[in-house]
Amino acid sequence: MSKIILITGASSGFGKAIAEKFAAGGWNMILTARRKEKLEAVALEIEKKYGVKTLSLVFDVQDKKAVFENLTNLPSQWQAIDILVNNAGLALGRDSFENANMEDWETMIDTNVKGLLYTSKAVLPYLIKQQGHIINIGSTAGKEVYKDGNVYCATKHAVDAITKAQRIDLLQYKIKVTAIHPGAVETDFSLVRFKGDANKAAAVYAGYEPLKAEDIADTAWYVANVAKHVCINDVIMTCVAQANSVYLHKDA
Ligand code: NDP
Ligand code: 8X3
Repeated sequence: MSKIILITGASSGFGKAIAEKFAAGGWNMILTARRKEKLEAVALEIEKKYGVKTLSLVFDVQDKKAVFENLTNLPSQWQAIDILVNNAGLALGRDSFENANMEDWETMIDTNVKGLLYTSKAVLPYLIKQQGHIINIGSTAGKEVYKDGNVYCATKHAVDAITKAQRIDLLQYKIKVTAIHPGAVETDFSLVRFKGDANKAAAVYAGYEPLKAEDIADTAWYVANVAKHVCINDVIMTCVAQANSVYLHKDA
């Protein structure tokens, strides 16, 4: 029987690439995001290309009620979830603490931290039954704080801490918990961060070769496919031009 992976934030970027990677490996998948059209286009393409089954669920991970309504009463054929990928997330703005927008702070906290908590809690009963695996998408921003990264960095530090807490508390259920912490990856991430300013977004990735969403998908596939008795706890990955969230070498 095919395995089932649930991926949040599957309408673009890492989530879409992870969906494609696991579909190529024959996994069925529950895909979630807010943008219905984009999400359904990803699902349709995957079904056509790989012949796997998909279930698209459109909701905002910030909305606790919507998360629980969508995820706690899944159709019976979708309940045997083997892997949850907590990927939905965003940065908004890159401003010094005194200038930063507090609504942006709230959205990042509500999405990257509370959304991950709600989703994990809603899906956990299924994961316990399957002795499943949680893969949280953190960031190098969750390992070192960088200038003007304040609350985005704080949310990813929280993801790091929550990952450790989940691994400890869920030991008794034999649930694997892994965090993948990437550095700069060229996706829509910076376009979202800079609120549609394509020039500012492009400048983030100029002068070096950043990671691609497919690199993160390859890592997710790797950590999901090690031997049953092995849990990869933490992966920090950057492109060769980057050492950590502070040091990035750009060609002149
Ligand atoms: P994208 O902007 O391409 O993808 C973000 C995904 O998250 C989209 O599918 C979006 O879907 C979804 N999402 C955002 N907010 C919500 C919400 N409130 N409810 C439900 N879904 C939501 O960026 P990436 O693929 O790069 O980002 C994915 C994750 O990786 C994020 O957690 C990000 O912080 C992290 N990351 C990114 C790095 C990078 O350099 N790109 C590096 C390290 C970590 P929709 O808008 O349709 O809801
Ligand atoms: C995304 C990478 O460097 O913008 O988490 O924080 S960075």
